Amino acid sequence: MIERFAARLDEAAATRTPCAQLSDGQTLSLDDAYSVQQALVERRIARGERAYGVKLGFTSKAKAAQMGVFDVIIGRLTSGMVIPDGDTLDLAGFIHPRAEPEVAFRLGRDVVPGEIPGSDLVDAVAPAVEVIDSRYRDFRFSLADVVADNTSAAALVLGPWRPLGDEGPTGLDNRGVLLEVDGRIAGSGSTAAILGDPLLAVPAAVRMAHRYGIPLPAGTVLLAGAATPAVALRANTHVSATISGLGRARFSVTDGGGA
Ligand code: OOG
Ligand code: MG
Repeated sequence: MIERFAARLDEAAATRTPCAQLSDGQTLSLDDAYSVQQALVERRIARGERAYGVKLGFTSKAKAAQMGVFDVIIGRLTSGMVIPDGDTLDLAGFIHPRAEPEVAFRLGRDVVPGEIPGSDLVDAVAPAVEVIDSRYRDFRFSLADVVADNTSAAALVLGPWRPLGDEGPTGLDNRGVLLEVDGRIAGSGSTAAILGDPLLAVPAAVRMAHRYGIPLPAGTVLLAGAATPAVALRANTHVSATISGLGRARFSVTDGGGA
């Protein structure tokens, strides 16, 4: 069952054809959903991608309310999802992609299985845009379905890294968050919306990664979860996410025909 579900989601992504939720007509436990997620990521690794990081979902009320899912979830990022800062995303590679502004952390050392991390674990922070693209019809899913679909992970753009601690005296817990499309505000909020302080995403991710057997080696990138609702991408636009004091991550959207 796990492999069959992973194949269905993989096929939906490859053919840009959304599929029915896995839980339609049967029950899908959360543990099985994480197994499907792992099988899906293993397919990407078998095609030559590398593990790149992890992401949390539904760490803000804004996101939970937008999607109707109210539990924090973890997903996996792979090298094939990375779009260089300032580069282009081609809509032809996606089903119905949406962008959301995020805070990214980088782990400065390996996490030992079972450890409760201290503040020494993170060495850098960056502004980021995550592109999510549910493989399900109408971008609708249950908790287990979105976990199986690797938490809708599709692409990410990272802005400049800066050493953690160098971002100024005020901490990260109340920074402005701005999502802009063609220089117009598409979403705005505060990093406070992310678990009260986005740094709390680090112990949350470590705990969930242990629970579901996801390794966290040095260099792992962690997306803390969006502070604002995601917005649908349109062709021939420029998208950026700015976190006050941290700078900006940006990309352009084309529809394959070129802008
Ligand atoms: C699931 C992914 C949620 C976030 O930042 O909360 C997420 C989805 O909304 O499709 O990435
Ligand atoms: Mg996200």
